[in-house]
Amino acid sequence: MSEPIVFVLNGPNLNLLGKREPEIYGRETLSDIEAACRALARELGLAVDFRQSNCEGELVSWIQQARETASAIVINPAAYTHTSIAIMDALATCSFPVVEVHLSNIHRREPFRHHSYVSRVASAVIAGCGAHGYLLALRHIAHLLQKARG
Ligand code: CA2
Repeated sequence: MSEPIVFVLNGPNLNLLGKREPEIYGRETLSDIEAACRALARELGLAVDFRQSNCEGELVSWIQQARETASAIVINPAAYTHTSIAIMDALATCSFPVVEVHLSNIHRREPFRHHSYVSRVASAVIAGCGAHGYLLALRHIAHLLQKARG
């Protein structure tokens, strides 16, 4: 049997990670995070499809694609977290685990970052753990999928 696929989706500007604002987002690049996710996924028996986009519509299309092929989504919607009803609506149609990840603790930051449209439809939310949050999300998904298999 093939491994369950987890889409790991990243929103706008996350391609700049490690290059600017390391005091907020850390020194790891998005490629470093992808490599760490792939290594852990292998251990957990998962396949990772790791993507980043600066476009809201592209993220919505990827979520729709995940509905067809994936068993779970990890998503850091970046600034769209706080603005995107379209991403929230797309995620709401997913009948599998959706884990929202933020590198920073959005609740310690500016008030406009405290509200997340995505949290309304996420199964779980991880914030403030830096890049490690992605790995925690994968572990949680592996746990849920194993439990569902019985
Ligand atoms: O903490 C997170 O992971 C965020 O999703 C990151 C978003 C921010 O808008 C959210 O409120 C919280 C920003 C991603 C932009 O990443 C950059 C990385 C390096 C330099 C500039 C931006």
